[in-house]
Amino acid sequence: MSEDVKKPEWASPEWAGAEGESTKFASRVMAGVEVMHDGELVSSVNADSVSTNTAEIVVRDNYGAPPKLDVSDYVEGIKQGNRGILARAITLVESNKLEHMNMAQNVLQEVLPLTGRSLRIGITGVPGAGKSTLIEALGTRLCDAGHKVAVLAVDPSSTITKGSILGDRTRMEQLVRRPNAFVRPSPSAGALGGVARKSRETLLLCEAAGYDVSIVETVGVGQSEITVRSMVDAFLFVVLTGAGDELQGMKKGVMEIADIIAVNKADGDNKERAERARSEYEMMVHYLRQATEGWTTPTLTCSALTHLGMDGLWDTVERFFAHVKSSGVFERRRREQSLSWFKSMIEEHLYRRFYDDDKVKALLPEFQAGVESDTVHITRAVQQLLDAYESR
Ligand SMILES: Nc1nc2c(ncn2[C@@H]2O[C@H](COP(=O)(O)OP(=O)(O)OP(=O)(O)O)[C@@H](O)[C@H]2O)c(=O)[nH]1
Ligand SMILES: [Mg+2]
Repeated sequence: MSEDVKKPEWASPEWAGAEGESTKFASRVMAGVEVMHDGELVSSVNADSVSTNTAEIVVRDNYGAPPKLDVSDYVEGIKQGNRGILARAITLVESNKLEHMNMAQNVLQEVLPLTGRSLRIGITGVPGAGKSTLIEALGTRLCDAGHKVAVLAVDPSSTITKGSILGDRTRMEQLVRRPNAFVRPSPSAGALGGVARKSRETLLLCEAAGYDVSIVETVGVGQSEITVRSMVDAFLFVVLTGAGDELQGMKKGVMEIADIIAVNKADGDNKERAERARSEYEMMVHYLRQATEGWTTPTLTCSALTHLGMDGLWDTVERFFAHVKSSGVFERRRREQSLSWFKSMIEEHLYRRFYDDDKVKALLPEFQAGVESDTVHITRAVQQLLDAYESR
């Protein structure tokens, strides 16, 4: 299979041809992937307008790969670093359709020996902090230095809005043009737990495809940074000036899981203020718990726009990795992450089985009404629902 893949994975009839809920899902996947997918800009395509027929034609004319791939096609394509196949494998991972999920698991199992080899870096910060711009600046430099860079987005908003707040702004126009970059927007369906699973598995697929730096962007709006922290080795917090304000509330929590704090937009008139903010953060760091054992979170200023401070930032990232690898924290953290992933997947599956159960579905509205009107005690309602579930 050649690398000159021109069209995204949603162009496959395997996706466009689905019915019912899965059609809806497929169109949401398309919408998410529309911005960009595997390094090629496809912004001119209106996802909703892609019909099954169009998709089939697109696949046959440009894709060069068979419209329907089997597990070994996926595995081979990924091993060869074929971005088109990788993108399609990720779509498989993102699908909620049982058939696709099973296939995705078979692909993952096959490529597992090739995973785990990238530096996994999470980036968080308030909306508009410049995360994407920074990833673009850093990513292009890393690509030019010979790295293969994968960028993923985890978007917690998708559960509520069914949309993506990272959305269009995940556009990284320079980076997606690099042949050794792969940029993937957020999966757009499911609970945060589901999004987390999909993101983790996407990360593994990228590693199997030879990406040695994986960057995960997430918006700092609560739970998502904890989720991302649990799948990466290093966590970067991008902040703006006005540190005092930002340190209110949840920011302290994020600071306690940040391995590096970068005050972005240190350019033009903002340079001095950024430096002041940096010293405030530096002071704060000393009062907080260390995010990583034996590592005092460094604070620095940078400008993702002018690329000022980008070399220093990457040096710091490398210094961090050297530290955690020599201290054993790297290995231990990965082991703990695998175990906690295992546990949370068990929980996710139990949760889904429970709510998908016909008996539970039949009884739930009645119990909900009872709880709302205070006519059934909650503990009793829960017990009876669980009994009904277990007596299937
Ligand atoms: N002056 C200046 N502007 C910047 C810098 N970095 C980003 N911006 C601008 O800030 C705006 C937001 O940048 P993004 O990179 O989209 O920010 P983000 O944190 O990814 O935003 P969300 O994904 O929406 O959370 C854009 O208009 C950027 O051009 C910087 O270093 N200096
Ligand atoms: Mg962004």
